[in-house]
Amino acid sequence: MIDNTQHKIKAYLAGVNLNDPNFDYYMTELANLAEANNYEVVGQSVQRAEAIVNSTYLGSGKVNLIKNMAHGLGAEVLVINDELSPMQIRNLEQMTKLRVVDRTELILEIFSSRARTKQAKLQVQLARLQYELPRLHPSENNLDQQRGSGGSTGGGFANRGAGESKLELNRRTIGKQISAIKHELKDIAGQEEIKSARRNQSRLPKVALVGYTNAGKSTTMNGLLQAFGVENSDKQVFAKDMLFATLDTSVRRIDLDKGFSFILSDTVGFVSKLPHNLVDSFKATLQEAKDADLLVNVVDATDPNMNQMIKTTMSVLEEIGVTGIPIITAYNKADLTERSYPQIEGNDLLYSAQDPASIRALADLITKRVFSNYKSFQLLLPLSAGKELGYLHEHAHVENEDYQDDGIHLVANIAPEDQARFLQYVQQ
Ligand SMILES: Nc1nc2c(ncn2[C@@H]2O[C@H](COP(=O)(O)OP(=O)(O)OP(=O)(O)O)[C@@H](O)[C@H]2O)c(=O)[nH]1
Ligand SMILES: [Mg+2]
Repeated sequence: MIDNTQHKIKAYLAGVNLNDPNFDYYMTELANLAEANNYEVVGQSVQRAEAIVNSTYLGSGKVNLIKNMAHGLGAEVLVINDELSPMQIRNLEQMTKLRVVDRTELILEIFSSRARTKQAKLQVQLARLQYELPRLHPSENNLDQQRGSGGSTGGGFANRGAGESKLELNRRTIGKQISAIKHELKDIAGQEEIKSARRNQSRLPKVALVGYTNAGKSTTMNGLLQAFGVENSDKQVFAKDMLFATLDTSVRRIDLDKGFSFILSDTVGFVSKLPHNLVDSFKATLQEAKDADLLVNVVDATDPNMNQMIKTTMSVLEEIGVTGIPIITAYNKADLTERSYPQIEGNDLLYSAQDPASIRALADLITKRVFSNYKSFQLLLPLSAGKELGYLHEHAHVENEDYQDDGIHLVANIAPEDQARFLQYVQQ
């Protein structure tokens, strides 16, 4: 491995603990996020307090202490555990002579560097601009110098109207960009909707992989694709040991052994306190989870903060309006634990996404949940009913098929909504 430690920007972390029982977890997560943004974390300070200081977030004594510590350790950036107001950022920057990055900015930066597809890029850009808009300030009113504006927000200053302040101009420029991006995203979402309508039409059950970032959702999808995918080789998704490896949604058809088929989706992972703008911008990407018949919450069973991560996932799902959908909790990376796997317990599974037997167990569990209301029928179709036969092969699970003189004898598991259609062919 290449050691690129010396190229990393050194960062110092700070947070105010308002008696939050989850505070330590948030700080650990912040350090992981900082590392994901290619910072080297050199130290951290925590302040216990009853309230946040309005102007500077931390108390002034603490700010001085942090300034000395951080400079002593060679830090250039101060990463703050919460979202700050524009005034707090300015004051802290002035006092510490460090660049201040709040939690929201940090997550936005990671998302920016990871975005690959056009939709993901636009969604991140939209979230950034919405974050920046209220943060524009007269004293730093050159758009070209706005932090993290992605380099594409400059221009257009030549035809500035007389008397219009730069601040107003910048606000107007960003406002225009926001509506242009929204427009473009709407077009993309429209195309996605058509695709998803087609999938809905096929009425195959939909299963969505969700969960905390880096839990192994994409690896799980690849495992299922390898075992049951229609054409597996070119359909693998990107999986990597880093936060937010996936920023868009991949949708694949899975054909299980016995002919049961479902649509599987893999999407962006979650983290605590996901910025609202980001969640809002990624609504289209998260739509697949909303439409699912079953969610598989992939959890990293080796992480000491596992329970917090499950809570985080549940609260993000609630925030994006994904409620009332049955859930399987799939505890992944069992190969790194001492426990034997795969192991099914009620709606839960302990497994390893890299282990074929585990993938089979997951497929069984999904089958049980998704197809539980399917019913088995013995049917006799006339030889002329080719269309009905085709429909059954597409939408039902045909266990047995026997061509005889009087017609086609079938045993088929049929979805509740299709049962009426085939009642006339049912044999006793
Ligand atoms: N040892 C082990 N590693 C695993 C297992 N499943 C996934 N990993 C590793 O965990 C890391 C993250 O896996 P991904 O599948 O990219 O995780 P994800 O949930 O899709 O992550 P994001 O897309 O970033 O939200 C990768 O390095 C995988 O190789 C497993 O069962 N065992
Ligand atoms: Mg992924």
